[in-house]
Amino acid sequence: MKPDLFESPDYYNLDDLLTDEHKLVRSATRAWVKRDVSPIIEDYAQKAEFPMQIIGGLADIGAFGPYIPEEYGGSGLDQISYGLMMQEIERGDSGIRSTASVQSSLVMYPIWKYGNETQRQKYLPKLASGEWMGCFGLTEPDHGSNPSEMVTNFKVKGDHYLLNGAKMWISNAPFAQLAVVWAKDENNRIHGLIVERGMEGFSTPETHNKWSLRASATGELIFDNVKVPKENILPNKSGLGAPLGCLDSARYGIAWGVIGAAMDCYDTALRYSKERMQFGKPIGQFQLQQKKLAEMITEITKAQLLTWRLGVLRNEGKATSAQISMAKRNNVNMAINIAREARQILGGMGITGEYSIMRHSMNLESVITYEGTHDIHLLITGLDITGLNAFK
Ligand code: TGC
Ligand code: FAD
Repeated sequence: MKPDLFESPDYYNLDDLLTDEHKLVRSATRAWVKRDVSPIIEDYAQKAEFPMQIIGGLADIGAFGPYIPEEYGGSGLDQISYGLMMQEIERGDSGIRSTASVQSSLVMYPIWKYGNETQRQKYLPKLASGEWMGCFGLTEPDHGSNPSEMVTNFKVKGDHYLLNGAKMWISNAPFAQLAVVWAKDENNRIHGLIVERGMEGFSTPETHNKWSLRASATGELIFDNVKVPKENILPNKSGLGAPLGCLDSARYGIAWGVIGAAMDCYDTALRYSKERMQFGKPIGQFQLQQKKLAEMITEITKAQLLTWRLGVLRNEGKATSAQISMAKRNNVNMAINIAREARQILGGMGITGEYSIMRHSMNLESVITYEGTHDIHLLITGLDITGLNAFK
Protein backbone atom coordinates (compact mmCIF):
# COMPACT_ATOMS: atom_id res chain seq x y z
CA MET A 1 0.00 0.00 0.00
CA LYS A 2 1.14 3.57 -0.74
CA PRO A 3 2.47 5.68 2.17
CA ASP A 4 -0.29 7.37 4.20
CA LEU A 5 -0.19 11.02 3.08
CA PHE A 6 -3.67 11.85 4.43
CA GLU A 7 -4.58 15.50 5.01
CA SER A 8 -8.07 16.18 6.27
CA PRO A 9 -10.35 18.61 4.45
CA ASP A 10 -11.95 21.42 6.49
CA TYR A 11 -13.74 23.53 3.88
CA TYR A 12 -15.93 25.48 6.31
CA ASN A 13 -13.28 26.05 9.01
CA LEU A 14 -15.01 23.65 11.36
CA ASP A 15 -11.84 23.49 13.42
CA ASP A 16 -12.92 26.87 14.83
CA LEU A 17 -15.77 25.03 16.55
CA LEU A 18 -13.49 22.49 18.22
CA THR A 19 -11.77 22.85 21.58
CA ASP A 20 -8.06 22.26 22.13
CA GLU A 21 -8.98 18.92 23.73
CA HIS A 22 -10.96 17.86 20.64
CA LYS A 23 -8.01 18.70 18.38
CA LEU A 24 -5.57 16.90 20.66
CA VAL A 25 -7.69 13.73 20.69
CA ARG A 26 -8.00 13.91 16.91
CA SER A 27 -4.31 14.42 16.25
CA ALA A 28 -3.25 11.68 18.67
CA THR A 29 -5.68 9.23 17.06
CA ARG A 30 -4.59 10.25 13.56
CA ALA A 31 -0.92 9.79 14.42
CA TRP A 32 -1.64 6.33 15.83
CA VAL A 33 -3.62 5.32 12.71
CA LYS A 34 -0.81 6.54 10.43
CA ARG A 35 1.80 4.66 12.44
CA ASP A 36 0.05 1.42 13.46
CA VAL A 37 -2.92 0.88 11.16
CA SER A 38 -2.18 2.24 7.67
CA PRO A 39 1.01 0.21 7.10
CA ILE A 40 -0.62 -3.14 7.90
CA ILE A 41 -4.33 -2.85 7.22
CA GLU A 42 -4.41 -3.74 3.52
CA ASP A 43 -2.50 -6.93 4.21
CA TYR A 44 -4.89 -7.98 7.00
CA ALA A 45 -7.93 -7.14 4.86
CA GLN A 46 -6.51 -9.23 2.02
CA LYS A 47 -5.89 -12.12 4.45
CA ALA A 48 -9.37 -11.60 6.02
CA GLU A 49 -7.82 -11.45 9.48
CA PHE A 50 -8.27 -9.08 12.41
CA PRO A 51 -4.91 -7.56 13.48
CA MET A 52 -4.94 -8.62 17.14
CA GLN A 53 -1.72 -6.67 17.81
CA ILE A 54 -3.54 -3.33 17.58
CA ILE A 55 -5.76 -3.96 20.61
CA GLY A 56 -3.15 -2.50 23.00
CA GLY A 57 -2.82 0.61 20.83
CA LEU A 58 -6.58 1.13 20.68
CA ALA A 59 -6.65 0.94 24.48
CA ASP A 60 -3.69 3.34 24.79
CA ILE A 61 -5.36 6.05 22.68
CA GLY A 62 -8.51 5.70 24.80
CA ALA A 63 -10.69 4.17 22.08
CA PHE A 64 -12.24 1.68 24.52
CA GLY A 65 -14.76 3.75 26.46
CA PRO A 66 -13.85 7.31 25.40
CA TYR A 67 -16.90 8.74 27.24
CA ILE A 68 -17.00 6.19 30.08
CA PRO A 69 -15.97 7.85 33.41
CA GLU A 70 -12.31 7.60 34.35
CA GLU A 71 -13.15 5.81 37.62
CA TYR A 72 -14.06 2.76 35.48
CA GLY A 73 -10.99 3.02 33.25
CA GLY A 74 -12.64 5.10 30.50
CA SER A 75 -11.33 8.45 29.23
CA GLY A 76 -14.21 10.65 30.47
CA LEU A 77 -14.27 12.61 27.19
CA ASP A 78 -17.22 14.41 25.64
CA GLN A 79 -19.27 13.20 22.68
CA ILE A 80 -17.42 15.29 20.09
CA SER A 81 -14.07 13.83 21.15
CA TYR A 82 -15.64 10.37 20.93
CA GLY A 83 -16.91 11.20 17.43
CA LEU A 84 -13.58 12.57 16.24
CA MET A 85 -11.84 9.45 17.51
CA MET A 86 -14.25 7.24 15.53
CA GLN A 87 -13.70 9.45 12.45
CA GLU A 88 -9.94 9.02 12.61
CA ILE A 89 -10.07 5.27 13.27
CA GLU A 90 -12.51 4.66 10.40
CA ARG A 91 -10.30 6.81 8.18
CA GLY A 92 -7.93 3.87 8.68
CA ASP A 93 -10.53 1.11 8.34
CA SER A 94 -14.23 0.59 9.17
CA GLY A 95 -13.46 -2.81 10.68
CA ILE A 96 -11.09 -1.33 13.24
CA ARG A 97 -13.68 1.32 14.10
CA SER A 98 -16.19 -1.52 14.48
CA THR A 99 -14.02 -3.15 17.10
CA ALA A 100 -13.79 0.12 19.03
CA SER A 101 -17.54 0.84 18.61
CA VAL A 102 -18.58 -2.58 19.84
CA GLN A 103 -16.24 -2.51 22.83
CA SER A 104 -17.25 1.03 23.87
CA SER A 105 -20.90 1.47 22.95
CA LEU A 106 -22.25 -2.03 22.81
CA VAL A 107 -20.35 -3.71 25.66
CA MET A 108 -19.00 -1.09 28.09
CA TYR A 109 -22.02 1.22 27.71
CA PRO A 110 -24.68 -1.36 28.73
CA ILE A 111 -22.55 -2.57 31.64
CA TRP A 112 -22.06 1.06 32.76
CA LYS A 113 -25.70 2.14 32.24
CA TYR A 114 -27.68 -1.02 32.99
CA GLY A 115 -25.27 -2.94 35.21
CA ASN A 116 -24.80 -2.79 38.99
CA GLU A 117 -21.69 -1.48 40.75
CA THR A 118 -20.19 -4.96 41.16
CA GLN A 119 -20.49 -5.60 37.42
CA ARG A 120 -19.02 -2.18 36.58
CA GLN A 121 -16.02 -2.75 38.84
CA LYS A 122 -15.51 -6.29 37.62
CA TYR A 123 -15.68 -5.72 33.87
CA LEU A 124 -15.18 -2.08 32.84
CA PRO A 125 -11.48 -1.60 33.74
CA LYS A 126 -10.56 -4.86 31.98
CA LEU A 127 -12.53 -3.81 28.89
CA ALA A 128 -11.01 -0.31 28.87
CA SER A 129 -7.48 -1.72 28.94
CA GLY A 130 -8.22 -4.26 26.22
CA GLU A 131 -7.31 -7.12 28.58
CA TRP A 132 -10.80 -8.40 27.82
CA MET A 133 -12.63 -7.87 24.55
CA GLY A 134 -16.41 -8.01 24.29
CA CYS A 135 -19.14 -8.49 21.72
CA PHE A 136 -22.85 -7.69 21.48
CA GLY A 137 -25.43 -10.30 20.53
CA LEU A 138 -28.74 -8.92 19.31
CA THR A 139 -29.22 -10.14 15.70
CA GLU A 140 -30.42 -13.70 15.13
CA PRO A 141 -30.51 -15.83 11.97
CA ASP A 142 -34.24 -15.12 11.53
CA HIS A 143 -34.48 -11.73 13.27
CA GLY A 144 -32.30 -8.90 12.00
CA SER A 145 -34.17 -5.65 11.43
CA ASN A 146 -36.88 -6.81 13.83
CA PRO A 147 -35.09 -7.89 17.02
CA SER A 148 -38.31 -7.73 19.05
CA GLU A 149 -39.17 -11.20 17.66
CA MET A 150 -35.94 -12.78 18.95
CA VAL A 151 -36.19 -16.39 20.15
CA THR A 152 -33.02 -16.65 22.26
CA ASN A 153 -34.33 -17.24 25.78
CA PHE A 154 -33.46 -18.11 29.37
CA LYS A 155 -35.24 -19.90 32.18
CA VAL A 156 -34.60 -19.82 35.91
CA LYS A 157 -32.91 -23.04 37.10
CA GLY A 158 -31.98 -22.90 40.79
CA ASP A 159 -29.11 -20.46 41.34
CA HIS A 160 -28.53 -19.80 37.61
CA TYR A 161 -30.27 -19.20 34.29
CA LEU A 162 -30.32 -21.70 31.46
CA LEU A 163 -29.69 -19.87 28.14
CA ASN A 164 -30.60 -21.27 24.72
CA GLY A 165 -30.58 -19.86 21.20
CA ALA A 166 -28.20 -18.38 18.62
CA LYS A 167 -26.99 -14.99 17.44
CA MET A 168 -25.54 -14.25 14.01
CA TRP A 169 -23.29 -11.62 12.43
CA ILE A 170 -21.58 -10.72 15.69
CA SER A 171 -18.51 -8.46 15.41
CA ASN A 172 -15.54 -9.56 17.58
CA ALA A 173 -17.33 -12.82 18.53
CA PRO A 174 -14.49 -15.15 17.50
CA PHE A 175 -12.03 -13.67 20.02
CA ALA A 176 -14.21 -11.94 22.65
CA GLN A 177 -13.87 -13.00 26.28
CA LEU A 178 -17.43 -11.92 27.03
CA ALA A 179 -20.69 -11.29 25.20
CA VAL A 180 -23.53 -8.98 26.18
CA VAL A 181 -26.43 -11.13 25.00
CA TRP A 182 -30.05 -10.04 24.60
CA ALA A 183 -32.55 -12.79 25.41
CA LYS A 184 -36.14 -13.24 26.56
CA ASP A 185 -37.17 -14.43 30.01
CA GLU A 186 -40.14 -16.71 30.70
CA ASN A 187 -42.46 -13.68 30.46
CA ASN A 188 -41.10 -12.75 27.01
CA ARG A 189 -39.29 -9.70 28.42
CA ILE A 190 -35.88 -8.87 26.87
CA HIS A 191 -32.87 -8.68 29.25
CA GLY A 192 -29.12 -8.32 28.83
CA LEU A 193 -26.94 -11.17 30.14
CA ILE A 194 -23.15 -11.22 30.43
CA VAL A 195 -21.93 -14.53 29.02
CA GLU A 196 -18.26 -15.39 29.46
CA ARG A 197 -16.10 -17.52 27.17
CA GLY A 198 -15.56 -20.90 28.78
CA MET A 199 -19.12 -21.30 30.04
CA GLU A 200 -20.19 -24.81 29.05
CA GLY A 201 -22.41 -24.91 25.94
CA PHE A 202 -21.25 -21.49 24.67
CA SER A 203 -19.43 -21.42 21.31
CA THR A 204 -18.49 -18.69 18.80
CA PRO A 205 -17.85 -20.07 15.28
CA GLU A 206 -16.30 -17.60 12.86
CA THR A 207 -18.14 -16.38 9.74
CA HIS A 208 -15.97 -16.73 6.63
CA ASN A 209 -16.08 -15.61 2.98
CA LYS A 210 -16.96 -11.96 3.60
CA TRP A 211 -16.10 -9.50 0.82
CA SER A 212 -16.65 -6.63 3.28
CA LEU A 213 -15.16 -5.70 6.65
CA ARG A 214 -12.50 -8.32 6.05
CA ALA A 215 -10.14 -7.02 8.74
CA SER A 216 -12.90 -7.44 11.35
CA ALA A 217 -13.70 -10.83 12.88
CA THR A 218 -17.40 -11.74 12.64
CA GLY A 219 -19.03 -14.82 14.12
CA GLU A 220 -22.02 -16.54 15.64
CA LEU A 221 -22.90 -16.98 19.29
CA ILE A 222 -24.41 -20.37 20.08
CA PHE A 223 -26.00 -21.14 23.44
CA ASP A 224 -26.78 -24.76 24.18
CA ASN A 225 -28.13 -24.95 27.73
CA VAL A 226 -25.53 -22.45 28.95
CA LYS A 227 -25.61 -22.00 32.75
CA VAL A 228 -25.36 -18.26 33.34
CA PRO A 229 -24.95 -17.18 36.99
CA LYS A 230 -27.87 -15.05 38.16
CA GLU A 231 -25.51 -12.22 39.05
CA ASN A 232 -24.70 -11.85 35.31
CA ILE A 233 -28.04 -10.28 34.39
CA LEU A 234 -27.97 -6.50 33.78
CA PRO A 235 -30.47 -5.37 36.41
CA ASN A 236 -31.17 -1.72 35.64
CA LYS A 237 -33.03 -1.84 32.31
CA SER A 238 -35.03 -4.41 30.38
CA GLY A 239 -37.19 -4.43 27.23
CA LEU A 240 -36.13 -3.72 23.63
CA GLY A 241 -35.33 -0.13 24.60
CA ALA A 242 -32.23 -1.45 26.45
CA PRO A 243 -30.33 -2.77 23.39
CA LEU A 244 -31.71 0.06 21.25
CA GLY A 245 -30.30 2.56 23.75
CA CYS A 246 -26.82 1.09 23.19
CA LEU A 247 -27.37 1.35 19.44
CA ASP A 248 -28.02 5.09 19.76
CA SER A 249 -24.49 5.52 21.05
CA ALA A 250 -22.92 3.23 18.45
CA ARG A 251 -24.92 4.72 15.54
CA TYR A 252 -23.76 8.17 16.60
CA GLY A 253 -20.15 6.93 16.44
CA ILE A 254 -20.77 5.52 12.95
CA ALA A 255 -22.14 8.88 11.75
CA TRP A 256 -18.72 10.37 12.59
CA GLY A 257 -16.71 7.32 11.57
CA VAL A 258 -17.86 7.19 7.97
CA ILE A 259 -16.84 10.82 7.46
CA GLY A 260 -13.31 9.52 8.04
CA ALA A 261 -13.70 6.87 5.32
CA ALA A 262 -15.15 9.49 2.95
CA MET A 263 -12.36 11.99 3.70
CA ASP A 264 -9.72 9.35 3.00
CA CYS A 265 -11.30 8.52 -0.39
CA TYR A 266 -11.65 12.21 -1.29
CA ASP A 267 -8.11 13.10 -0.22
CA THR A 268 -6.65 10.17 -2.17
CA ALA A 269 -8.64 11.00 -5.30
CA LEU A 270 -7.82 14.71 -5.10
CA ARG A 271 -4.08 14.00 -4.86
CA TYR A 272 -4.24 11.45 -7.67
CA SER A 273 -6.19 13.84 -9.91
CA LYS A 274 -3.40 16.40 -9.66
CA GLU A 275 -0.65 13.87 -10.41
CA ARG A 276 -2.15 11.59 -13.06
CA MET A 277 -1.59 12.91 -16.61
CA GLN A 278 -3.80 12.00 -19.57
CA PHE A 279 -4.18 13.91 -22.86
CA GLY A 280 -1.24 16.07 -21.73
CA LYS A 281 -3.03 17.40 -18.62
CA PRO A 282 -3.58 16.36 -15.03
CA ILE A 283 -6.98 14.57 -15.01
CA GLY A 284 -8.07 17.04 -12.28
CA GLN A 285 -8.19 19.68 -15.00
CA PHE A 286 -11.07 17.93 -16.77
CA GLN A 287 -14.48 19.29 -15.79
CA LEU A 288 -15.95 15.81 -15.29
CA GLN A 289 -13.35 14.99 -12.64
CA GLN A 290 -13.75 18.41 -10.99
CA LYS A 291 -17.51 17.82 -10.76
CA LYS A 292 -16.89 14.59 -8.84
CA LEU A 293 -14.38 16.21 -6.48
CA ALA A 294 -16.46 19.35 -5.92
CA GLU A 295 -19.54 17.29 -5.08
CA MET A 296 -17.50 15.13 -2.71
CA ILE A 297 -16.20 18.04 -0.66
CA THR A 298 -19.70 19.57 -0.59
CA GLU A 299 -21.20 16.35 0.80
CA ILE A 300 -18.37 15.86 3.30
CA THR A 301 -18.81 19.41 4.55
CA LYS A 302 -22.59 18.97 4.99
CA ALA A 303 -22.00 15.70 6.89
CA GLN A 304 -19.38 17.37 9.12
CA LEU A 305 -21.84 20.13 10.02
CA LEU A 306 -24.69 17.71 10.71
CA THR A 307 -22.52 15.56 12.90
CA TRP A 308 -20.91 18.39 14.82
CA ARG A 309 -24.38 19.75 15.67
CA LEU A 310 -25.51 16.26 16.71
CA GLY A 311 -22.46 16.08 18.98
CA VAL A 312 -23.45 19.34 20.65
CA LEU A 313 -26.97 17.99 21.19
CA ARG A 314 -25.53 14.75 22.62
CA ASN A 315 -23.30 16.72 24.98
CA GLU A 316 -26.40 18.60 26.17
CA GLY A 317 -28.37 15.34 26.51
CA LYS A 318 -30.87 16.56 23.93
CA ALA A 319 -30.23 14.39 20.83
CA THR A 320 -33.17 12.16 19.90
CA SER A 321 -32.85 8.62 18.53
CA ALA A 322 -34.47 9.81 15.29
CA GLN A 323 -31.84 12.56 14.90
CA ILE A 324 -29.13 9.93 15.30
CA SER A 325 -30.84 7.72 12.68
CA MET A 326 -30.85 10.61 10.20
CA ALA A 327 -27.12 11.23 10.66
CA LYS A 328 -26.20 7.52 10.46
CA ARG A 329 -28.23 7.07 7.28
CA ASN A 330 -27.16 10.27 5.56
CA ASN A 331 -23.48 9.94 6.33
CA VAL A 332 -23.08 6.27 5.42
CA ASN A 333 -24.85 6.90 2.13
CA MET A 334 -22.63 9.95 1.53
CA ALA A 335 -19.49 7.89 2.21
CA ILE A 336 -20.50 4.96 0.02
CA ASN A 337 -21.22 7.31 -2.91
CA ILE A 338 -17.91 9.12 -2.44
CA ALA A 339 -15.98 5.85 -2.30
CA ARG A 340 -17.56 4.80 -5.58
CA GLU A 341 -16.82 8.09 -7.36
CA ALA A 342 -13.30 8.30 -5.93
CA ARG A 343 -12.53 4.81 -7.16
CA GLN A 344 -13.44 5.87 -10.69
CA ILE A 345 -11.08 8.86 -10.53
CA LEU A 346 -8.24 6.40 -9.97
CA GLY A 347 -9.20 4.35 -13.03
CA GLY A 348 -7.71 0.85 -12.92
CA MET A 349 -5.50 1.72 -9.95
CA GLY A 350 -8.70 2.26 -7.96
CA ILE A 351 -9.44 -1.44 -7.76
CA THR A 352 -6.05 -2.37 -6.31
CA GLY A 353 -4.82 -2.59 -2.75
CA GLU A 354 -2.21 0.07 -3.53
CA TYR A 355 -4.86 2.57 -2.45
CA SER A 356 -7.44 2.39 0.34
CA ILE A 357 -10.54 3.28 -1.71
CA MET A 358 -11.76 -0.15 -2.78
CA ARG A 359 -11.36 -1.45 0.78
CA HIS A 360 -13.39 1.49 2.15
CA SER A 361 -15.99 0.94 -0.55
CA MET A 362 -16.44 -2.74 0.35
CA ASN A 363 -16.39 -2.03 4.10
CA LEU A 364 -19.15 0.54 3.75
CA GLU A 365 -21.46 -2.17 2.37
CA SER A 366 -21.50 -3.62 5.91
CA VAL A 367 -21.76 -0.23 7.57
CA ILE A 368 -24.86 0.66 5.53
CA THR A 369 -26.45 -2.60 6.76
CA TYR A 370 -25.44 -2.99 10.40
CA GLU A 371 -26.77 -0.97 13.33
CA GLY A 372 -30.03 -0.57 11.36
CA THR A 373 -30.17 -0.68 7.57
CA HIS A 374 -30.51 2.33 5.28
CA ASP A 375 -34.23 1.50 4.89
CA ILE A 376 -34.88 1.08 8.61
CA HIS A 377 -33.36 4.48 9.42
CA LEU A 378 -35.49 6.11 6.73
CA LEU A 379 -38.60 4.55 8.29
CA ILE A 380 -37.52 5.83 11.72
CA THR A 381 -37.40 9.36 10.24
CA GLY A 382 -40.74 8.72 8.53
CA LEU A 383 -42.31 7.69 11.83
CA ASP A 384 -40.81 10.68 13.61
CA ILE A 385 -42.17 13.26 11.17
CA THR A 386 -45.58 11.70 10.42
CA GLY A 387 -46.37 9.94 13.69
CA LEU A 388 -47.39 6.95 11.53
CA ASN A 389 -45.57 3.66 12.21
CA ALA A 390 -44.53 1.68 9.11
CA PHE A 391 -43.22 -1.20 11.28
CA LYS A 392 -46.54 -2.19 12.85
P1 TGC B 1 -40.52 0.03 19.23
O1 TGC B 1 -41.88 -0.44 19.64
O2 TGC B 1 -40.40 1.23 18.36
O3 TGC B 1 -39.63 0.27 20.51
C1 TGC B 1 -39.51 -0.67 21.56
C2 TGC B 1 -39.02 0.07 22.78
O4 TGC B 1 -37.71 0.60 22.51
C3 TGC B 1 -37.73 2.04 22.63
N1 TGC B 1 -36.84 2.56 21.58
C4 TGC B 1 -35.63 3.03 21.84
N2 TGC B 1 -34.98 3.22 23.00
C5 TGC B 1 -33.74 3.73 22.95
N3 TGC B 1 -33.13 4.03 21.78
C6 TGC B 1 -33.74 3.85 20.57
N4 TGC B 1 -33.11 4.12 19.43
C7 TGC B 1 -35.07 3.33 20.58
N5 TGC B 1 -35.96 3.02 19.61
C8 TGC B 1 -37.05 2.54 20.24
C9 TGC B 1 -39.18 2.42 22.43
O5 TGC B 1 -39.47 3.66 23.04
C10 TGC B 1 -39.89 1.28 23.12
O6 TGC B 1 -39.78 1.46 24.52
P2 TGC B 1 -40.98 1.00 25.51
O7 TGC B 1 -40.51 1.45 26.85
O8 TGC B 1 -42.18 1.73 25.00
O9 TGC B 1 -41.07 -0.48 25.35
O10 TGC B 1 -39.78 -1.21 18.57
P3 TGC B 1 -40.04 -1.99 17.22
O11 TGC B 1 -40.05 -3.44 17.55
O12 TGC B 1 -41.20 -1.41 16.47
O13 TGC B 1 -38.69 -1.72 16.40
C11 TGC B 1 -38.33 -0.49 15.96
C12 TGC B 1 -37.07 -0.58 15.07
C13 TGC B 1 -37.37 -1.31 13.77
C14 TGC B 1 -36.70 0.85 14.76
C15 TGC B 1 -35.93 -1.30 15.82
O14 TGC B 1 -36.22 -2.64 16.00
C16 TGC B 1 -34.61 -1.20 15.09
O15 TGC B 1 -33.88 -0.22 15.25
N6 TGC B 1 -34.22 -2.23 14.26
C17 TGC B 1 -32.91 -2.30 13.67
C18 TGC B 1 -32.12 -3.38 14.33
C19 TGC B 1 -30.67 -3.00 14.51
O16 TGC B 1 -30.27 -1.86 14.40
N7 TGC B 1 -29.85 -3.99 14.83
C20 TGC B 1 -28.48 -3.74 15.09
C21 TGC B 1 -27.82 -4.95 15.68
S1 TGC B 1 -26.27 -4.58 16.45
C22 TGC B 1 -25.23 -4.27 15.19
O17 TGC B 1 -25.55 -4.21 14.06
C23 TGC B 1 -23.84 -4.01 15.61
S2 TGC B 1 -22.74 -3.77 14.33
C24 TGC B 1 -21.43 -3.37 15.27
C25 TGC B 1 -20.22 -2.99 14.53
O18 TGC B 1 -19.50 -3.88 14.05
O19 TGC B 1 -19.90 -1.75 14.52
P1 FAD C 1 -33.07 -8.14 7.20
O1 FAD C 1 -33.65 -7.59 8.44
O2 FAD C 1 -33.49 -9.50 6.77
O3 FAD C 1 -33.33 -7.11 6.02
C1 FAD C 1 -33.19 -7.47 4.65
C2 FAD C 1 -33.67 -6.27 3.82
O4 FAD C 1 -35.06 -6.02 4.09
C3 FAD C 1 -32.92 -4.98 4.14
O5 FAD C 1 -32.71 -4.26 2.96
C4 FAD C 1 -33.88 -4.22 5.04
O6 FAD C 1 -33.72 -2.83 4.96
C5 FAD C 1 -35.23 -4.66 4.45
N1 FAD C 1 -36.31 -4.54 5.43
C6 FAD C 1 -36.45 -5.20 6.62
N2 FAD C 1 -37.55 -4.80 7.26
C7 FAD C 1 -38.12 -3.84 6.48
C8 FAD C 1 -39.27 -3.01 6.60
N3 FAD C 1 -40.08 -3.05 7.69
N4 FAD C 1 -39.56 -2.14 5.59
C9 FAD C 1 -38.76 -2.07 4.50
N5 FAD C 1 -37.67 -2.82 4.33
C10 FAD C 1 -37.34 -3.68 5.31
N6 FAD C 1 -25.61 -7.63 14.84
C11 FAD C 1 -25.39 -7.72 16.18
O7 FAD C 1 -26.31 -7.96 16.96
N7 FAD C 1 -24.13 -7.53 16.69
C12 FAD C 1 -23.07 -7.27 15.89
O8 FAD C 1 -21.94 -7.08 16.39
C13 FAD C 1 -23.26 -7.19 14.48
N8 FAD C 1 -22.20 -7.02 13.66
C14 FAD C 1 -22.39 -7.11 12.30
C15 FAD C 1 -21.28 -7.12 11.44
C16 FAD C 1 -21.45 -7.27 10.08
C17 FAD C 1 -20.25 -7.33 9.18
C18 FAD C 1 -22.76 -7.35 9.53
C19 FAD C 1 -22.97 -7.48 8.05
C20 FAD C 1 -23.85 -7.35 10.36
C21 FAD C 1 -23.70 -7.25 11.76
N9 FAD C 1 -24.78 -7.33 12.63
C22 FAD C 1 -24.58 -7.39 13.99
C23 FAD C 1 -26.12 -7.60 12.11
C24 FAD C 1 -26.82 -6.39 11.51
O9 FAD C 1 -27.25 -5.51 12.51
C25 FAD C 1 -27.98 -6.89 10.65
O10 FAD C 1 -27.41 -7.49 9.50
C26 FAD C 1 -28.94 -5.79 10.29
O11 FAD C 1 -29.62 -5.30 11.41
C27 FAD C 1 -29.97 -6.25 9.23
O12 FAD C 1 -30.52 -7.48 9.56
P2 FAD C 1 -30.56 -8.66 8.46
O13 FAD C 1 -29.21 -8.84 7.91
O14 FAD C 1 -31.22 -9.83 9.09
O15 FAD C 1 -31.48 -8.10 7.29
